[in-house]
Amino acid sequence: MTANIQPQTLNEFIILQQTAFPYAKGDLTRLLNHIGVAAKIVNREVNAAGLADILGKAGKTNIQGEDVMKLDEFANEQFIRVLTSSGEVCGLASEENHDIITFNNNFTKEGKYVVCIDPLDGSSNIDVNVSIGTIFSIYRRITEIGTLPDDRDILQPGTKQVAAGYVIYGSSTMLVYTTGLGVTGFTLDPSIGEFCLSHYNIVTPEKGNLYSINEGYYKQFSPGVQKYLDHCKGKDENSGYSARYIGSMVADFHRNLLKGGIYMYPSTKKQEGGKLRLLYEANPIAFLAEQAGGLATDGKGNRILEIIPKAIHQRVPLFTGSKKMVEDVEGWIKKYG
Ligand code: P6P
Repeated sequence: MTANIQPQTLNEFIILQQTAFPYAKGDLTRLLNHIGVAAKIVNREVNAAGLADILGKAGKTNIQGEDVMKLDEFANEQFIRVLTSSGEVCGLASEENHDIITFNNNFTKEGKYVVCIDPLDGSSNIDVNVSIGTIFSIYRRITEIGTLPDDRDILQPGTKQVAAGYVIYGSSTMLVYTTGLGVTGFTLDPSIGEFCLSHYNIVTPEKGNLYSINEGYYKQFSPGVQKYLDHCKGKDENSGYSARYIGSMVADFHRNLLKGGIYMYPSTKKQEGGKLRLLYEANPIAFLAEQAGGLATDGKGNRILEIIPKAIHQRVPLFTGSKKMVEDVEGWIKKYG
């Protein structure tokens, strides 16, 4: 009798999924499990942040010139420590670090993968108890195993990702990821300290009524984006749309992924190239969106995943979510610029 295998935990699911890759030797499996461990460690601090002395600013600014919150620093340190001790990762690009992070020792130089990570996205929400998230993207290295990695390993188009995902630290803590075989969600069960399968094969609705954008920048948006927002507000009392914007992309994207909706961070007069970073925000989110049946573009029909990165912290305009909603806003941009 063959057991009807029902994976319950992240570890069980990843191992089962590995059978779909006949040549896989378990490296990616081990790496994904290490991400789960780091997520649990960060989750513990996020949940305790109100009690422990970990709230507030770390008195530093990151490469983006943004105030580094203590929890940002903690999350960055934990993911770097856990990933490099996995032996699978030879280098990382992090929002919190100017250059790629490498370690000149034989252990990490043998790593087959590089990871791009936003250790704690939505930091401005940390002190006000609003959901925040970690976003990660995994690539096979290009440089020779046993050597120090360099920018070539990191500056790969999103189509080369072998895995991507996010952790959302919200009313519950979830890890959502893809290896190109669909999108799966796991919810942390604190009583056993395991991420348990809760959302198998997430498929995002083709259309929804939720739109997420910072309308405070309305006057800085292009005419096409302004026209789309006017369309969403409708001509009469019932527009059929609802505005939902948390200020943490992971939380906005996750809600829209499940319910149907669109997240937009267009170019503005202040930030011509948009605000979101291509490598560790837009690309992983785009991989997930497409794997769930949605879209992710720059608003002009260019797939985010096909953009060739030129710099680690390169920014990109991002329109992502339900397929028909992304196509709709692109129609307004095509017509009005
Ligand atoms: P604004 C958080 O800093 C972030 O990168 C996304 O998570 C979020 O959607 C966006 O920036 C918020 O930016 O300009 O609306 O405050």
